[in-house]
Amino acid sequence: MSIRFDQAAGTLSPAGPTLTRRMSDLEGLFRDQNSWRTAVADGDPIVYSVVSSPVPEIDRELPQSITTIHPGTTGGEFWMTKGHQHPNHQGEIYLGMSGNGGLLMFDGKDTRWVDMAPGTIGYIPPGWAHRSVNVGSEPYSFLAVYPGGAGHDYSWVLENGLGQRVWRQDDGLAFVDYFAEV
Ligand code: S6P
Ligand code: ZN
Repeated sequence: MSIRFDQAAGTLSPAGPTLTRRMSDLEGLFRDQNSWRTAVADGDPIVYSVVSSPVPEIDRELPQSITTIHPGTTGGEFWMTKGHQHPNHQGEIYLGMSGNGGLLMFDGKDTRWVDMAPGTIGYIPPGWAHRSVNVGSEPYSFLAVYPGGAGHDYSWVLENGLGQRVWRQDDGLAFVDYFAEV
């Protein structure tokens, strides 16, 4: 089968489920909770969307999705995905499509960061929780391909963090320890 992606419209054809994550969906994830609450009250903006292909998320299938993270910061922290762990530890690949972002990975002990630009393949090894971050001023989009039986655990990141956080600093970025006071 072939699947057509319309980058301008952000649609896949044929399409599977599309997910829209607003600021209110990212409860407990930004370090500065007061800024997060203000952003929720002040229009609850869309932070990212995920469009999926029709390939089902079941064992032995190989689903794909395209995530687009809008540019922005909350309390100085770049806009990002919730982040998750795959409970059935399996690898995953990302391909940068547009904009500038990064792939943050954490195995419970060590942290890794991969700069993601159009054409970059980021590899997530089995057992590494992962989050994507838009560090640019344009939307950041990437394609994800992952085993359909991997599952998604979002509570793991709430409990264990992701090792580091990514902050805007001057014109660039800075990393701080995930649970550090800011
Ligand atoms: C799925 C893959 C991505 C993310 C998407 C949104 O395994 O890693 O498609 O689901 O980038 O992130 P999150 O953390 O909200 O699922
Ligand atoms: Zn994943």
